[in-house]
Amino acid sequence: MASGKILVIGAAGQIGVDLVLTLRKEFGDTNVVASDIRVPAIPEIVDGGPFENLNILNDQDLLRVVEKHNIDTVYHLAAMLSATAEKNPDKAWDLNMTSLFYVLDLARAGKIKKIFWPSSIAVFGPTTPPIDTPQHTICEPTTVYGISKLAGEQWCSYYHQKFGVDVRSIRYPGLISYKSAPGGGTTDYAVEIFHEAIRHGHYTSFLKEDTALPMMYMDDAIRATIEITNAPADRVPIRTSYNLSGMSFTPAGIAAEIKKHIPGFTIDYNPDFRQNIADSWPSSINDDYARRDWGWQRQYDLSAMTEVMIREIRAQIAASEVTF
Ligand code: AKB
Repeated sequence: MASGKILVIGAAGQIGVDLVLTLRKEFGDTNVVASDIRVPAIPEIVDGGPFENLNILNDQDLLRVVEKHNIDTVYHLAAMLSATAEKNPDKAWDLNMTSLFYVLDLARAGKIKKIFWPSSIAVFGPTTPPIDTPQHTICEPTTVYGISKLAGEQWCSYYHQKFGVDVRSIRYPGLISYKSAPGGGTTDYAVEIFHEAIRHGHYTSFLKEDTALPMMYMDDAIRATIEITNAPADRVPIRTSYNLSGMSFTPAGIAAEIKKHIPGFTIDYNPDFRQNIADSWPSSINDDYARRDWGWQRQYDLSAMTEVMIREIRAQIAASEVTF
């Protein structure tokens, strides 16, 4: 790690919670500043190390936090995801792009040394080869979120080439975790299904049974995020964003896996507007470049991920039911 501290923007979000907890374990509690416009639901994020209430659309406030804590690495996770962005296109574009420019400009001005910024499989669209989607291929997204991520990737690469900004990025697939809920994404069903299966034995999917999407268990995503951010600069030649693959499954496929643990579980299907978004995305991703360049390797497949999710959500429910 470089000499200064780490700032996580969007620490109350699905990725932010897991990332802050892991970074604090690896680099020390006081070296990782969590920030968000919301108060995180997990008290540890606020109590376990420095926390700043930060509106990322206020660049002066961002500068204040960076200078106050001597930040040199920023993980900028704040964004509006695909489903919510379709309902609020102007706000999504503003949040996703303006905040990226603020962080890129901080690095350009020499105030920070390194940036991690997430892209997404949403950069792909209906004209992209949908199976084993290559790193370099047609990217014609049809969602506001996808357009913002594709533009963001190109700006990251531009700032790297023109101004030497050290920015690294991954195209996250749908992420599955139990510590913090996702919000506003098209892949959120793959988290909701576990909570509903355990609590009610039934789930109504907002995607059709045979819609296959690329997904990843959160521990793999966090490991990839920290690995790419800390890889030697010459091991990260791609400065747009790297394809990353974990697993691919359909709603019917994950339901069958859950049934192995909860035999009475049932699922039905009631597709909504998110079906169109899912239909525009690939069903599986080729991540040869990430493997070759910085040594990426996934650890969790569908069965390992399902086992952990069911065990941990059951443990959370049991803990919340303990009465004194
Ligand atoms: C979403 O569904 O919008 C996100 C993503 C794939 O980037 N999870």
